[in-house]
Amino acid sequence: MKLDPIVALATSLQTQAISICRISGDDSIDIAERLTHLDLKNQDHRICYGFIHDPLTDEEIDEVLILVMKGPKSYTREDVVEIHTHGGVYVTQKILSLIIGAGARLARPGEFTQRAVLHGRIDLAQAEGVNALIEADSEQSAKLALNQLKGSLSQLSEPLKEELLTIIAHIEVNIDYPEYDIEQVTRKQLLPLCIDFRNKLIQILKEAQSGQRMREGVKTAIIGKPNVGKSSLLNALLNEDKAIVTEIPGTTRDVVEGTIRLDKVTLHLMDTAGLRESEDRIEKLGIEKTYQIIKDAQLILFVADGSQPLDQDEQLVLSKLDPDKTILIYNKKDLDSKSNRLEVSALHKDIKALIDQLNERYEADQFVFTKPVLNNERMVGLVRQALQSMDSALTAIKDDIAVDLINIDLTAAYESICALTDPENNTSIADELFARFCLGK
Ligand SMILES: Nc1nc2c(ncn2[C@@H]2O[C@H](COP(=O)(O)OP(=O)(O)O)[C@@H](O)[C@H]2O)c(=O)[nH]1
Ligand SMILES: [Mg+2]
Repeated sequence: MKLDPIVALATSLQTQAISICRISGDDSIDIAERLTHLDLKNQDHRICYGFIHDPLTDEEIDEVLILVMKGPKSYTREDVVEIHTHGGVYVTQKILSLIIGAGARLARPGEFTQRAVLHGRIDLAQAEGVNALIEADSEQSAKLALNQLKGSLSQLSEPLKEELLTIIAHIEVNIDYPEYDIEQVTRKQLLPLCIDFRNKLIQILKEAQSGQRMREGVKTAIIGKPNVGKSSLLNALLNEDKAIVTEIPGTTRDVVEGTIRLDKVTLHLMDTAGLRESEDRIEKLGIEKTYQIIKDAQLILFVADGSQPLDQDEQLVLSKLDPDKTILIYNKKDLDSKSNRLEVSALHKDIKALIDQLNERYEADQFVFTKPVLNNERMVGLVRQALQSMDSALTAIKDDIAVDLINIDLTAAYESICALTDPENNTSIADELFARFCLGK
């Protein structure tokens, strides 16, 4: 496949030490030769020294280093030339325009990576990994992206494809033996295989949630009665005085947010207005917002004043919360302490017990760094589609529907799984994906 040469800045356009113009395509070496008067055809994976000339005036523009990487041993698998120039904005722009004048076209965002996919160097999932790595803002998300970049998704999808093909093969094989009530036999064989496969998909979707937590952090609400020390706890966790703390109940009205990165997890904390009956209009709005946040939260830190027993309202709210999502914290342990409960003193920043429990809680999610998981909404969407197809296949099997029709569902599931790593059937998804890349990648 021969594609027109493209060029983009691999560095940003600002005054800096060096800028890199990157050209990819069959004519990229020609273009670089025309601008440098160097013989680059016989260079490969070597850095050459030279000057960029304006071909019209033959004027020298900049002293540069030129890196030639012949395809297929390059990022795009095409011939790639990188020109390392001095980093001035004028010089960089001038050289970029000379390269365009010499026959290259300005690349679209993500177009280099798109070519790497088109030429089969990486699959679509790996391309998404490239983008995720560029955008990663924490060690955890970077590690996950690298995992994806190294091709771990095909380790997940290939066995699934194999297994589905085996299931589908049962149908094809049995069609050759029409002497029995073969449809009935086939359905009987298919049932356990399909149930098993469906369970695998559910497990994969569950593991994707661990991946999402590791990548994006956990939305965490701090809730409880007024004055129990929610804002103090937020401040202690963030180690700064972000929220206003007073002895006056009902101080916090708007939601105060902050992010902490622990060893095993990143939490996006939201300190909320304390839950109580209130006549104050602003406080009331704050309390309504608290209920909204509780709904959206993936984790709830329910704070109580440890120097007092839980009152009826607290017990009522607690009983309505999902226990799997909730941690009950007794604050003010400096005033009163009992064993067998999670106690902190937000005032004295004595919160180690809570930090330990949080790290322990997310310890189990760490497996996502060692085995393939679905890394974004596109992939999760495809596996959900496959799950729906399997559900519909299972219903068909149980309702004694014709085997041909079951085959349609199984084939649809197979196509959804294929689309995880294969852009062919998903051109529009691929276009959308690459548009999200930054320029020059
Ligand atoms: N003794 C003691 N007082 C605390 C502790 N945490 C918070 N307080 C006090 O409790 C009051 C209410 O705290 P605040 O954080 O505003 O509670 P919120 O209404 O739940 O946000 C303030 O006077 C805090 O100083 C604690 O661990 N020990
Ligand atoms: Mg508060």
